[in-house]
This record gives sequence, structure tokens and C-alpha cells, in this order.
Amino acid sequence: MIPIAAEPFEFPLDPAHAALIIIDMQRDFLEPGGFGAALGNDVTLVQAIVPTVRALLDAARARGLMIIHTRECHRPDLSDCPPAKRDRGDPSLRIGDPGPMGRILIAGEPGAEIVPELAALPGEHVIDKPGKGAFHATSLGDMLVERGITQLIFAGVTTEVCVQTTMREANDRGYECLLAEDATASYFPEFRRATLDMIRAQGAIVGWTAPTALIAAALAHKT
Ligand code: TIU
Repeated sequence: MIPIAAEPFEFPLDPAHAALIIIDMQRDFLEPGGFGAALGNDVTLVQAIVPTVRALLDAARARGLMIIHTRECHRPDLSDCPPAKRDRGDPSLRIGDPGPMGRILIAGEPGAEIVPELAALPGEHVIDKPGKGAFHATSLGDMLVERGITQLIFAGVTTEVCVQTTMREANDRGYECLLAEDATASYFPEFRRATLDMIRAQGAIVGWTAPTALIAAALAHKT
């Protein structure tokens, strides 16, 4: 066990049973012309974390952790996209509409791909998910049980939507969840801050948070 000086108290990292899960670092959320921008957001805020997520990914790769990348996207026929999701709000482009990076949030289109700096390597897992949470309607739960994973280290976007939803799903399933504070971002900085606070409040009611440098140092620790 390698202690990490996390908030609200020490996180007991057990690398043999820990996985890194990087949530939705896709062009559709990070680049102009994608889903995030179509919802009216400034994507520069979420682009900024790419180097930090990469540092965490490199540390997890060096340690030999199980690595999971998720992508929020839908089948081309939209059969896994509830109308309640597609019709919500007044976006400039809806899920499935043609945009500058192909059809918005559709599997196989350029916009649904993970940004090149964080692309999965052979042997890493890529999970396409139709929901905000990565456990809903995916094989993630079975995959983690099969590998004996008990701890999840989280990074990605957006903090209060897909990251928080997945962390809550994982917490209810009994996983110890640690969020890398500076490797997650929101289109709304105040939502990111509030999410970090609510995750670790009430004695880590959802999980822990720690800076990437501390997590990377723990992963590099030889025990
Ligand atoms: N991946 C993810 O967070 N999906 C979203 O739709 N996030 C927003 O903040 N819109």
C-alpha cells in the first residue's frame, strides 16, 4: 500500500488492484465544432488539461496499471440515444447531425475519437458509452471484476457531468475512487471546484481527490 496525501484524508493506493480511467477526452468535447461547442461552451478550458492527463497516463503506463479510456458516443442509427437526450435544450447541432468533425457524437466519426496526445495504446481498453456514466449499458463493470480491480483513478471531462456520474456509479459499486484534481476540467470552473468539494465532503462521501504530481509520484514508488 502506498499512501497518497489526498483530500479529505490519505488514499491507500494498491497499484496491483488499481486502474486508471480517463473519461471522454474526445475531439467532440475538446475541439471547436464538436458537441461541447455545439452546446455553447468555450472548449479552451478543457483543452488545457491534455498535458496533465498525459502525465498521469504516462505514470500509469510505466507502473503497468490497467488503463481504460471512455468515449461518449452513439450508434450511427441512434438506437442507443434516447430522444430525451437528443432533443434536450437548443444546441446549434444535435447528436447525429453532420458537423465539421463528422456526425456529432457518433461512433467511428472523427469527432468521437480521443485526441491524438491521449490515444489508447494496444492493450488498453476503450469503452464506448451512450450515457454520462461509464457503467450504464457497457461492459465496464464485468471488465473490472474480471481483473480484480478495487480502486479507480479518474481523469477527464467534464468534472461535473461524465466524471462525477461515473465516480458515483463506481462508488455505489464499492470501488475506492480517486480523482486527479488537475487532470479534470469543466466548461464551468466553478462547477469543477464545487464537484471536487462535494466528492470529498462528508468524509469522502464519493471519493478522494489529489494533484496529479502526488498520484504520479506514488505510482513511481517502488514497493
Ligand atoms: N463527457 C461529458 O462530460 N459529457 C458532457 O456532455 N459534458 C458536458 O459538460 N456537457
